[in-house]
Amino acid sequence: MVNTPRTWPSVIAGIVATLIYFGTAELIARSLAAASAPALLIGQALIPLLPTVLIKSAIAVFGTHDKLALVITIVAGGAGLGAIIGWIGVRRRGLALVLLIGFGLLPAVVGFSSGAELLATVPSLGGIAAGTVVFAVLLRFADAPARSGTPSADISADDSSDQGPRRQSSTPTGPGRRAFFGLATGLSAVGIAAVAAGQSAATLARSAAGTVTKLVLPRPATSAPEIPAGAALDVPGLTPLVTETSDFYRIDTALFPPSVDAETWTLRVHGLVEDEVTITMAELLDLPLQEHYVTLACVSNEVGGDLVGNAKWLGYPIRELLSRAKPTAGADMVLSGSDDGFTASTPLEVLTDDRAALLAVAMNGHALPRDHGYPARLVVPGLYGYVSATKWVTDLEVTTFADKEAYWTTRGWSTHGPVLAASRIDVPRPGATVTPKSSDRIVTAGMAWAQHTGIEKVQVRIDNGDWAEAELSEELTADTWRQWRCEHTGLSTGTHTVSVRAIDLDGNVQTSERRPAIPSAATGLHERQFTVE
Ligand SMILES: Nc1nc2c(c(=O)[nH]1)N[C@H]1C(S)=C(S)[C@@H](COP(=O)(O)O)O[C@H]1N2
Ligand SMILES: [Mo]
Repeated sequence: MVNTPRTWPSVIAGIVATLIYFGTAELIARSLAAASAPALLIGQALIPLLPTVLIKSAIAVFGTHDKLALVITIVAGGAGLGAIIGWIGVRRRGLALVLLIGFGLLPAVVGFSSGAELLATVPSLGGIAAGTVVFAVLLRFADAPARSGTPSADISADDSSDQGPRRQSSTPTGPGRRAFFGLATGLSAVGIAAVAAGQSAATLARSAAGTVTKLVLPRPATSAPEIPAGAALDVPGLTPLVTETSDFYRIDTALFPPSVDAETWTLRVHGLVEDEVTITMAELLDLPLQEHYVTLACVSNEVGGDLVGNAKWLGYPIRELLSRAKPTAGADMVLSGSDDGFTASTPLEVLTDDRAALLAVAMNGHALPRDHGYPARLVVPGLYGYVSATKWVTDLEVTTFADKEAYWTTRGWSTHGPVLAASRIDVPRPGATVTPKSSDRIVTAGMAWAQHTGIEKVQVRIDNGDWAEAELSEELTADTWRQWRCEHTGLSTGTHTVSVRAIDLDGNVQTSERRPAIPSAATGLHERQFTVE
């Protein structure tokens, strides 16, 4: 006799089976050290399909946790699908099992067809095995008659008898019901814990891969300038002049950063050149490398946002590599590409003038962490990252803007991405209540940048008052950001708004006109409210 389960145990069984599927697959993926967990495979397939605005707003909303948010969304969505499959299973268990297996295979199929290795299908298969067993076991528990406690139905049996009018099963009550709930809750917890463990293991492995590296860095032929004492202002809460590598913002189109072997890495310079050049890591490290402080910013940074950082980079001038390759007349752009399919279009003239455009191998004195492009990336002062800062770079194609488009340009962002002068308030914190110091003084402070042009001055205004000139930290180079600080006296108690604007050395005054980040960076002035008590 086949008992038809009531709706809810079957729905719950579907959800739990899905969680076990993701959890098992995650653990298998980790132990294979493969980037093949179903959630990642699905996410990786979804990212290029998502509208640009959605990706960029996800980045803005979740910051660098956007990938975690994506994984959570996928697992939650999968559990929803599991619930539907469970509901279908009330009447048609066979169909539910087929759906469970079919959807379970989807990530493997998607991953495999987009070039993952065969090994990448193993986690999904393992997840399916565990998920279907859990589904079956839970349903048997749910079917168990109240007192006997013995499963009365074999769910793998034919489902023909499920077609008839729904029969009232023995409602799981008493021990049966408790066992079902206990099991369902326990297994859900195991599934979620496994996903969480897998995700943190992945993060740990990534940061380990970032620090344990075989690259032995040469001493720079040209060292970065010493940081002058006046380059850093002493204001609590102000962003440091040099960003710790672990705090440096991160923007990737890839869900998992490619792992590139420095030993086999090469960079090829080709296209509209007289002499094609290919360089290995050993050759690159033998060249006279230069060290420069350069502030890198993301075009999708919102006004007042933190997708900007300043680091000391060690690398070889791209100008020198290009001069070896000898670009031919007519070329006006270099399309840099990486292992993850990302490309950036950089004006040739920017890469051949005298600025510190580097093929970088180190950041703040250490080999690049994997997240930031190990073993080599580009860093170009004066341009947003999306048109210049290719990580895991392997290819420089000398070409023209007329012939080639870069990754983000095909998605609605502008072809050229020169940085705009920008400024940000760090102090006081948003909504802070401040108590005036001696001589009723209030201090505001923050950062300003106009890479490669340089900041001429920063002006600060309280409410609708006059613009006052802020004190500026000493400039490190025109390629780096500067700190500013301003003192205000005579503020009444109550709420005030502080605004800031930067003026660059070309005389450009940061505009108060608000516009969104797409296609060529947000504008508008950063404002912050605080209360004087
Ligand atoms: N290969 C690759 N390089 C890339 C990107 C990417 O997604 N893939 N993102 C770019 C963007 S949009 C920015 S702002 C910078 C960010 O560099 P970071 O992650 O080291 O801060 O890298 C650029 N280089
Ligand atoms: Mo970016």
